Amino acid sequence: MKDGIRIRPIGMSESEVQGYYSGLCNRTIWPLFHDAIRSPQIEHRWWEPFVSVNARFAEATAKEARKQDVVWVHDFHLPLAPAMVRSLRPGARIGFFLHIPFPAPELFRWLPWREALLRGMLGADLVGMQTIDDAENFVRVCLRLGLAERSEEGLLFEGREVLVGAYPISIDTGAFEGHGQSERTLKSAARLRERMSSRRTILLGVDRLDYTKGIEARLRAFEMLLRSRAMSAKECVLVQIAVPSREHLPDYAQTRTQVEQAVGRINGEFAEPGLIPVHYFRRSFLPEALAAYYRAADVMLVTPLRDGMNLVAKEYVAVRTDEGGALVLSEFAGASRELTQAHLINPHDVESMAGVMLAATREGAAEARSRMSAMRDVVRRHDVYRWADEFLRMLQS
Ligand code: ADQ
Repeated sequence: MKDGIRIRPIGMSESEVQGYYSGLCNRTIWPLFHDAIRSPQIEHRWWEPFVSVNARFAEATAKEARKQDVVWVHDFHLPLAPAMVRSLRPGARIGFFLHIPFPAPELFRWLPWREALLRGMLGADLVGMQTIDDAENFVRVCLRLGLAERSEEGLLFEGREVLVGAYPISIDTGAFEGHGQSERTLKSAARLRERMSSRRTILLGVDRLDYTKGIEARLRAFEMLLRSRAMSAKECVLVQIAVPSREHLPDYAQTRTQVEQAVGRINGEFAEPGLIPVHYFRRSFLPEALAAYYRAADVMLVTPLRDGMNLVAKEYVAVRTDEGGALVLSEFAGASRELTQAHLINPHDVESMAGVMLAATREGAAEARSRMSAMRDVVRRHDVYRWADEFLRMLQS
């Protein structure tokens, strides 16, 4: 039991963890759905555990759910579950939400199991995506493969309407605003600034250590600015907080090595006595501690190569109740669709990204404040409660 919710764990064998989670989820679907920025691996032996784990979740759900209950299935680990739940509980209203991008049809079609995955998701009454582009990609590939026909609000599949729409996820804005205003946060933010040397501009990155997050490219952009002397260790510091993630997978181990080599290279070349240009923390922080960093940072760098939404961008904006700070945001993050007042960058173009980072540090206070104020309006209006309400209301309509 947690927060009044009964949690029922689903067991998995070691070989299922390998095939299902480390295999098809993290080495096939994850890279493919992030525009194949790492080569997706396609291994037929991973399919069977993927099906059985999805079935186990569906069976456990069907056992818990009464006839007319609402069932909400989440994310790329369980795309087969909606259809499986439907066959066991035909009376249930079933929703499916994908937290990561849905790729273009040309990419999705790489998958040998493309039809099975789509049929699984089409088992839902409502398929929710982070952005309109994702929703359109899903509709287009279903049409292209001849699985469904277009209907007014989505697709017609086996005589049933499947609603498809964009439901951009958000954060508990009130909670982050609370952290932003608390005495403790403000004190720790002031202490952080002091310890980094109070006159320096603080640039900040907060990410899972994942190749989709573009940490290495961000470091290269910063390096470029130091090399060209547009910035110096005296004037600025980049704080990179990275939470370890999926470290047993080769692409993740490689990403860690690349990031750490870049940090070492930059610090080796550009540090001055008492002034380290990159502070790198490879560990997890409590939300209150993150809030202090958000509050201390002059420029927040959210530069993923591809990201379903990116909650860090929204958290930063929510914490800045002082309307200070600037957000540099990748146009390949779902959040860029809503936070249009951010300094938008293309992380594949490192040179231009460096230019925008520099411009963000030099922007006038009035202009910066007006951007932040507009972005704060967006996250205040659209918090995670509204996201859940809208999805569930549509599902039950
Ligand atoms: P993630 O890829 O995990 O989520 P993101 O949306 O940025 O990415 O969420 C990361 C969360 O982890 C944030 O709440 C952040 O505060 C926290 N975090 C990051 N670094 C941390 C650290 N060092 N210590 C503690 N906490 C840390 C997936 C998709 C995203 C989508 C979300 C939600 O990949 O695109 O936005 O789901 O749908």
